[in-house]
This record gives sequence, structure tokens and C-alpha cells, in this order.
Amino acid sequence: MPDFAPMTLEQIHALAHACLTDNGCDQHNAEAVATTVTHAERDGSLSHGLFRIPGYVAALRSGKVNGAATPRAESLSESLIRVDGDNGFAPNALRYGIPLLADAAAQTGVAVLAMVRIHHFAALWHETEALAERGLAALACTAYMPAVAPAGADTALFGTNPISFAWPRPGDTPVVYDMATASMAMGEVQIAARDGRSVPAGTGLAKDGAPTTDPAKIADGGVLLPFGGHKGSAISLMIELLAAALLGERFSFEAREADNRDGGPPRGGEFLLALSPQRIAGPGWEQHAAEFFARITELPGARLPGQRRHTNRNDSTPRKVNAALVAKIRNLCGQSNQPK
Ligand code: NDP
Ligand code: PYC
Repeated sequence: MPDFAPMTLEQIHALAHACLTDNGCDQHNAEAVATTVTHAERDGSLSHGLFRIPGYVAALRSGKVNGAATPRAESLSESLIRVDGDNGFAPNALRYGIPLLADAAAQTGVAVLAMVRIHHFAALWHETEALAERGLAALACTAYMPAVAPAGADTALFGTNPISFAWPRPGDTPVVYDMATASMAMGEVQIAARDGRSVPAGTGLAKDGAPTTDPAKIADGGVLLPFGGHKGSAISLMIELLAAALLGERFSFEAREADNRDGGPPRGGEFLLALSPQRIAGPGWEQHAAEFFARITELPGARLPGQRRHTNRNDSTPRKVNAALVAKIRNLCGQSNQPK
């Protein structure tokens, strides 16, 4: 069993923020990424919390990512906004783009946010939840670098390509799912390898193409499989098209070809869609959906997606962070800025 260091959310934020500013982020960019990382730790999204800091730092140190990025928005029509992330990390560009998308969708009923020239290394529920908290249904997806073999193949071409959907429940937490279209996010595979756990059969193949339940063999030169065979493969293909072809950004294979392989996130795009149930269905939509959710939760064994995270969120005790990870991050901070 790995050793854990207890950390409050304030300590987690301070460590992430110090490490990012010490390595070239300005206050805006560091604050946006540190908050995303802290919220991930708060909710138990451990593969996209502090675990990502070494990759963020690598991308700053290599100069691939602009730590002082200033996003710019362009309104292409009343329901279409493009945000150019100025080669920065996604959380700062999303802070800028989400309110613009929400306002457009509230007015027109449906709006799209095309995020380009960003580096996405986080979970996607941050952005879909933010939109649902503004009363909108939301969909987001992004492509990454090749890690997943299309159905039938044993060579990586798709990214782990996550998709998230959120439905608003005024006065309650939104219903949110957020999932890689790989059988498992690569971050989860890497954490399983670190912690000495095996992964379920069907997760991936080793370098020689043989099926394996050893996460290290998948992460180091092997390949992930799509979830649900040809069905997950089709959804991953759609994400490549929405996040790259539709936005004029890079497919996963193009992102890898252009990337400097520093271990941080490559440049890419993110597609976001927001829909207003108030404008589309009209009054009564909340109650109608609530009755549907009740049908699910009254079934023994069923729960709503997002519920695990929202339960974790209510826990006010310190989080147990992998001790070796904390030591690694402290080593990445400048000596003058070591958080306690
Ligand atoms: P999981 O398989 O752990 O979870 C996927 C979704 O299923 C979650 O919304 C989860 O909700 C829900 N869920 C799990 N179990 C149940 C259940 N029994 N009943 C109902 N719902 C359930 O996620 P992944 O490993 O696929 O992905 C992890 C993260 O990796 C995601 O946040 C994703 O955004 C991120 N990622 C980011 C990438 C990037 O390029 N930026 C690339 C790939 C992944 P709950 O949280 O409540 O358990
Ligand atoms: O977990 O697969 C993953 C991932 C890729 C980019 C960010 N997370």
C-alpha cells in the first residue's frame, strides 16, 4: 500500500499554485489551474488532480505552454463563440469562455463554444457542471494524443478522448457524467500501475499485442482499447471530428506529431455545446426530468452519475494524497517558495 500525506484543500491549492507560479505561470493562469486541481482532489477525481502537476510543470519548463496566456473571444454568430486560448492551459480559457457560452445559450436556446489553441489536461466535468449550474444542459469533448486502438486494430490512433454531459437540477447538484471513451482513462491506468493494482480484462493490450491486465504493460508501449468495442470506438471517432475537424484544430495523431513529448498536454481543441431546457421545453422541465431521475434511483443498485463526486465534495476532512507524489511536486517548486 502506498503512503499517504493528509492535506487540507487549502494546502492542496497552495502547493499547486506555488508550483505553477514558480515554473512560469502568472497569477491568473496559476489560479485557474490550481483551482481545477483542488476541485479534482476535493471530489476524488484523483487521476486529474495533483497527479497532473508534474505534466503541467513539464509543459511550462519546455516552453510548450504559455503560462501567461491571455484568451481572446470572437463571436462568429449569436450562437457561436470561438475562444483562442493563446497556447495556455484550458482552465484559464474556460473561465473566460463559459460565461459567454452560457449567455448565448440562455438567449438563443442553443450555443456552441469552440475552444482552440488550448492544452487540456483536466477532467471535463468542471466545465459541464459550471454550465449546468447556470441552468443549461451541456456537452463537452476533447481529443488527446494517440493511446487507444480503433475497434479491431492493435495500434493507437485515438486519444482517450473524454466526453462529459451535465443536466441542471436547480436547487440540487447537476447530474453529470464524464468519461474517457477508452475502457479506462490513461491516468487511471497509470495510477493502478503506481499502486500495484491490476486492471480489468479488456482494458488494453501489451506492446506485443497480447491482452493484459497489467497496467504498466498498457501504459509503457501498449495500447488501450475503446470502451464497448465498436460502439466506444465510434464515439471516440466522433470526438476527434468535433474537437479537431470541426474546430480547425489537431486530431490526436496530429497533436502527437507536433508535440515535443515533454510529458505535458499537447495543443488541441475542445468542443462545448450548451442547451437551454427553459427555452426548448418550456416551464415544467425541471419536474419532468426529476421524475425520470427518481425512476432510476428507486431501482436497487442504480445511482446517478456524478453522485460519487458530489458525496466526496461534502467531506470536510483532509484528503489523503499519495506521499511520493507530494514529495515530487515539492521538488518541482522553487526553493524560495516551498509551501508548508
Ligand atoms: P470513470 O469510468 O471512473 O467514470 C465515468 C463516469 O461514470 C463518471 O461520470 C462516473 O460518475 C460514472 N459512474 C461510474 N460508476 C457509475 C455507476 N455505478 N452508476 C452511475 N454512474 C457511474 O471515468 P474514466 O476513467 O473514464 O475518466 C476519468 C476522468 O478522466 C474523466 O473525468 C475524464 O474527463 C478524464 N479524462 C480527461 C482527458 C483529457 O484529455 N483531458 C482524457 C481522458 C480522460 P462518478 O464520478 O459519480 O463516479
Ligand atoms: O487520463 O487519459 C487520460 C488523460 C489524457 C489527458 C488527460 N488525461
